[in-house]
Amino acid sequence: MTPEQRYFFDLTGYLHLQGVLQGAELQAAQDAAQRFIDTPPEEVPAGLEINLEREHFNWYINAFAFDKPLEALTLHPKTWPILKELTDDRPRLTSGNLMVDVHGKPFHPLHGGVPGAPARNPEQGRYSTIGGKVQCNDLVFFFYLTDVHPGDGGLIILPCSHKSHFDYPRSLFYPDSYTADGYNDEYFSTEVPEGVLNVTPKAGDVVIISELVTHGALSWGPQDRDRRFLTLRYMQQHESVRGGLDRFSPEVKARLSPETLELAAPASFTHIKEIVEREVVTLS
Ligand SMILES: O=C(O)CCC(=O)C(=O)O
Ligand SMILES: [Fe+2]
Repeated sequence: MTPEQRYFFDLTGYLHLQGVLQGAELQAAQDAAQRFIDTPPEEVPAGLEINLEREHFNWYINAFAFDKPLEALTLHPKTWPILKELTDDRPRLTSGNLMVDVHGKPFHPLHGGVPGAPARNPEQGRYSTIGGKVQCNDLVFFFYLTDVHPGDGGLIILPCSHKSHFDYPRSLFYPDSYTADGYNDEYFSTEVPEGVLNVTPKAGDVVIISELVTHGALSWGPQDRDRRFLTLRYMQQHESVRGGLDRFSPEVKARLSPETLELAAPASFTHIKEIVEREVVTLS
């Protein structure tokens, strides 16, 4: 990580990397995503799933395992050094879904945030710095496959909220986006009140957040374009219980390269994965 990236991520809880994927590499990832989207339900590979009923997005579960151009993003050479640093050289992939946000899906209310005092437990997300390095045990890397223009909607963040000392009051922003029972799926908004940041990545950009930064998504405005991004979640490798001892089914694992399997494996804190010793990891 550059000093600028380290400072910005520590300060705000997010990082917007521009042009991570370009040219043929971007095209290959976009084409693979399109092939998954176009797959008839009966032909979806075992272990993968298309769920168009779930709220807020169309979900393409385990899309990272659909084809190698998507799987390769889990270890992309431009994000790999950042992932290694943010996990203190103990990275573990815990999920990789393609999300497609279309016009008509409801607002995705602000969520995440630092766990409040009554809920604090050792398994919850943590963010700190030790020895000049960030220690973050819950990270999300959003690999964008389509453009987002200002005014379209999409990802919103409360910058710096990963360091908040208080619970996020749901009455502060978009108060009607929650009901007493949880998310209000009748709620739509494209407003960006002061204090909220709408991030507008282009295809090929990557947005990294700490899961502890409060975030959500505005309703998607355009009717002729969707918002597609591969959501790669990483934890520290020793977060095995919270991360699930085995996050991927045998069918999904059978599709993965050895390098990705090692990335997805839980391990003790003292273990250093062989892939971590490498500056660049290519899938074999
Ligand atoms: O729609 C977005 O950009 C945010 C999605 C989100 O909150 C998540 O994947 O955790
Ligand atoms: Fe989220």
